[in-house]
Amino acid sequence: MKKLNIGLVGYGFMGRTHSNAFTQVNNFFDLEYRPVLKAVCARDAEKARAFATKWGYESIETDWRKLIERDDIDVIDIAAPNNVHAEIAIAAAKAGKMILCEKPLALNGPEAEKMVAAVTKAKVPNMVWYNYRRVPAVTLAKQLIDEGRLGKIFHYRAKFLQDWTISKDLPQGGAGLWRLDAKVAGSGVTGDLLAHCIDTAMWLNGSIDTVTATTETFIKERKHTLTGKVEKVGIDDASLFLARFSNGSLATFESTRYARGHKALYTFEINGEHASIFWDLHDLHRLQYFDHRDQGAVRGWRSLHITDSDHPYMKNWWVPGLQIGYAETFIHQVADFLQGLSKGKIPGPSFKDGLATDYVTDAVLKSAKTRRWEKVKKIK
Ligand code: SOE
Repeated sequence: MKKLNIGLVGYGFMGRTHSNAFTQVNNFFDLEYRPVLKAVCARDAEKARAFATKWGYESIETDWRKLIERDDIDVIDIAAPNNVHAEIAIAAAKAGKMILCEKPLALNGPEAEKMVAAVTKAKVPNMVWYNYRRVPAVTLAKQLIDEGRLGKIFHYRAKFLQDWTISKDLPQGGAGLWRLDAKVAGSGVTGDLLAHCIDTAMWLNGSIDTVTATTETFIKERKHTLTGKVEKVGIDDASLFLARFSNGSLATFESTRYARGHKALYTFEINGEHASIFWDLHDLHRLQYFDHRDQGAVRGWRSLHITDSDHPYMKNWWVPGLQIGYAETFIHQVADFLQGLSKGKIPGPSFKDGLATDYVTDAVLKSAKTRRWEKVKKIK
C-alpha cells in the first residue's frame, strides 16, 4: 500500500473530523493509498503535542512554513481559521504539495482566485471540505436528479439554522469563537453556513446567476477575547437571499445563529416537474421523495432509509438498516480523494468549486449592502 503523509494545520473541531477520517478510511474502503498522520502544526507547542499524542501524529510543528518545507509531507490539510487559508494554500501549492482546505475556501472571491491560480499553476490535487455532499442521502439526491427523475427543476429551498450565539455575553475571537470575528472569519453565517447550502445547491442544481439578500447583526458589540475590549461585531448573524439559477429555477436560502431550538438544522427541498426531494441534516440517513408518476392510490411522500448496500457509500459500512452519521462524511471525502489519486482524477469540490461558492457569498454580502439584485461572478 502506498503511504500518503499528512501534515495537518489546526487542531480544532475540523482538525478532529479530518484526523478521524484519515485514521478510519482504510478500515472501510479498499484503497491503494494509506494516509499517515505525519505532523500536526499549531502555534502552541503544548497543545499541538497533546493533539498529536491523542490522535497519533508522529511529530509536531509550530510554524506552518516549516511544515510545508518538509520533504516527508505529501498533503497539507488546512483546518485553521478562514483568514489563513489563502496564505498557507498558496505556499503549499508552490512547494508542490497536495492540498485539502476547510470551507469556505477563502475570505472572499479575489482571495480564492489567487488560490485557484496557485493550484492550477502547480498542478497539485486539491479539494475543499464541503462534507455534506458526501452524506449518502445527499449523494443519492444527486443521482436521482442526474437520472432525470425530477424532470425540470422549478424550486430550490435551503436553510441552515443554529442558535448558539444568542447570548450577548458570548465574546468574539479566539479559539472556538473566531467564527464571530469578521477579520478572521470573513463573514458570519453567509460564509460559514450558507456556503454549505450554496455548495450543495450548485452541485445538485447548477450555477446561480443572480441574488438579492438581506443580512442582520443582532448583537452589535461583543467583548473580544484577545483584546479584552468591547468591540463592534462585523459578522452577519442572519442572512437570507433569493436566487435565480441558470436552469431557470428559483431559490430561497436562509441562515441564522438565532433560531432558538435549532442546533444545525440544514435542510433543502427541491421541487421538479415529476418529483420532489427533501433532506434534513438532523435526520441525515433519510431522503424524502415524492414521485407524481406513482400510481394515484399509493402516491405520497416516501421516506427512504439510506442504509442499503445499493445506496451511495453504504456497501462499505454495516448491514442494511444500520445507520452512519456526520463523521463518516469526512471519511467518504478522504476515500474519494484517495481513489481519485489512483485514477488520476480528483473529484470535487475542487478549489474552483470553492471559488464559485465564494463568488455567490460575495454577491450575497454585496446585495445586502446595495439592497439590489446582484450578478454572481462566473468562473473563467
Ligand atoms: C458552525 O457552528 C459549524 O461548525 C460550521 O463551521 C460547520 O461548517 C458546519 O458544518 C456546522 O456548523
